[in-house]
Amino acid sequence: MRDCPIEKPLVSNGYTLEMTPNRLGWLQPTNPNLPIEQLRAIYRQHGYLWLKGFFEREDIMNFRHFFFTTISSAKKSFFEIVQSQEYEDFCTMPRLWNFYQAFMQGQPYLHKRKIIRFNLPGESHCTGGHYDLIYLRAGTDQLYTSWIPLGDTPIEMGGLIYLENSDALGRKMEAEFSLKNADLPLEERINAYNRNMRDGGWISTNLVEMAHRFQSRWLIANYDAGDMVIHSPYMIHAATQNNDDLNRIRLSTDIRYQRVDDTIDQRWAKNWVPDDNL
Ligand SMILES: O=C(O)CCC(=O)C(=O)O
Repeated sequence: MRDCPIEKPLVSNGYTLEMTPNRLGWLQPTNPNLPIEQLRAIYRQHGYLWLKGFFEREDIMNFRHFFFTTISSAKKSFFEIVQSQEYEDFCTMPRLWNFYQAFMQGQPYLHKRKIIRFNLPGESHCTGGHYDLIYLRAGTDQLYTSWIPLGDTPIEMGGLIYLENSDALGRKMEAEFSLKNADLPLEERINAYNRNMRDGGWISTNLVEMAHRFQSRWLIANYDAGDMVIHSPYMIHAATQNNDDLNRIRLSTDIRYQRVDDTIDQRWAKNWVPDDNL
């Protein structure tokens, strides 16, 4: 599946990605059963870990089913699902909790602001290029994002893509923003939308220009239900538009963990609600 040909152009916010080997590559999968020290080493080296088959496929498909049956029968609205016990249980399931406990060597803390996204085929907007610490500056940077596709997500459905080797770049950018932001009042300094940031906190929505500017490649993947990617808060990522011929909805969740005894960005200690400005 990894090196299969790409049949359709990949488009992100209206820009068609260049399909040349120095602008586009493949995300490297990792076996989740490797020893934990090896997983840490790969994560440090790449800024991400694509853990193939981390979950039982059935656990993911059950949650997908719960989401769609609940919403289509109007039992709960989208944001009621975001706040539901079922979703909380999914995000704290032993498979995840025990993994993070071992990986971080400490008691895990799950940020309460947990995000579910669904992207319909044909939508013209998708996630722009960014790194997560832009939105979480008031806490530790020993932070891990889990991006979990809730169903098979082949490339044409617009899964997450990563700018190769961009952890170092994100660190450099954040150091520059810290300098620029140093004189701002605290609340503005930690805000992703302050006067020194681009609108929406994106580095850019033009991924073609970004790949040129940073002389890098976007790494793409065919995700299966059961996979999980974890990425560092400095790793630059984005998405492509859902262009699925089978008309499937791209459903995913992104949730963030850290050690409970590291500084917690309290702005994220509340459920995600519309217009929370984070
Ligand atoms: O799923 C997406 O489109 C964006 C997810 C994201 O930005 C993240 O996982 O940090």
